[in-house]
Amino acid sequence: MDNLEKIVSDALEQFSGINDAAALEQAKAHYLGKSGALTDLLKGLGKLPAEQRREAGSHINAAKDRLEAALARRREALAQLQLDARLAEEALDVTLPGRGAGRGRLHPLTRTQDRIEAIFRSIGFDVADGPEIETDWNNFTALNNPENHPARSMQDTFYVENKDAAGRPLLLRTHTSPMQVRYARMHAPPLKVIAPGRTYRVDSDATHSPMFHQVEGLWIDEDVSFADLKGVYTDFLRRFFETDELEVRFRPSFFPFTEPSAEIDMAFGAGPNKGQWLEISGAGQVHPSVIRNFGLDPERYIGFAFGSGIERLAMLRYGIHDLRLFYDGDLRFLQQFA
Ligand code: 2NM
Repeated sequence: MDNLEKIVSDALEQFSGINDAAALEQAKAHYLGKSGALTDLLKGLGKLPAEQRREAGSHINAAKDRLEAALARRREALAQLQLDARLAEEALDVTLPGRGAGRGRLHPLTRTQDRIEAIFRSIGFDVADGPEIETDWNNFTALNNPENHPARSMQDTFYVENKDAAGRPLLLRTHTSPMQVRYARMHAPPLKVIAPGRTYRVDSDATHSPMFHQVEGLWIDEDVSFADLKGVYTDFLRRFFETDELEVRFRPSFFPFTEPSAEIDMAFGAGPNKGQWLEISGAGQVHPSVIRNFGLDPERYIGFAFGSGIERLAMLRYGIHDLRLFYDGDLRFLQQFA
């Protein structure tokens, strides 16, 4: 029986030193398995004289129970150790302050468009918004573009695959003028409206984006003149750039939808661009054919229209030198516009 005590104390010592569940099961087999040390003793009972068998058997079984109990405790301890390690590894500090939802802000182009709208509303202009997918008639024909004008080609204009109900081509508007056409055909003069929004052209490089923003203005009545255009647009620029020291000049130009047509340049009286003329807009007296396509009599109605790039206005106002910054979605850039 000294032998039995030795086996038990060896086993208990071994079990308590094991830190791995698989190793523990292997150690168990060494004592209690098919040819384990205790199992061998049990098998040897048969060789004992009958009167010793019962007592020896109960000793061995008691030893076996002690080992089973030690194994169970060790298994539980190992499982607890494993759980503790996992909890430590995957610990979450639920007391850390949250990241929060982060306050959003308006994109600089949205701010610029809002600012333009506010200025024109304050002098009685309506603001019109409409579809970016347009008919060929609204985008080109009504605006006096010849059938074979290169702007109509697939090299310059994005056509969509769907056609309108009459099977005519649909396209992404190349300017916001088609909205002026829609507005003019839905309202009675005097017409005083701006149409800001997204426009699309097949053009992409450092200074051109296939999607950009325009604001076009239109004022039609019985006696609207080029002098009104000059007054309205100069007032707009001075308020937009917050300086009265801003000069405006008109240079002759050509657009199919206006006659006569002009490019509008501006020059600041102060600042980094002092005295330098910058092209800022196209404009002109709306062509009689366009007035007719508005559903109006060109003998009675006359007026002006202009078209400006919102990106260009924003770049000059904020001192931004790369058009692509508007579209990259880089928060380091965008967060500067509170
Ligand atoms: C420009 C330049 C000149 C323009 C014309 C019209 C409409 F619809 F009345 F015919 N809207 N905008 C116009 C005129 C646009 O952009 C450079």
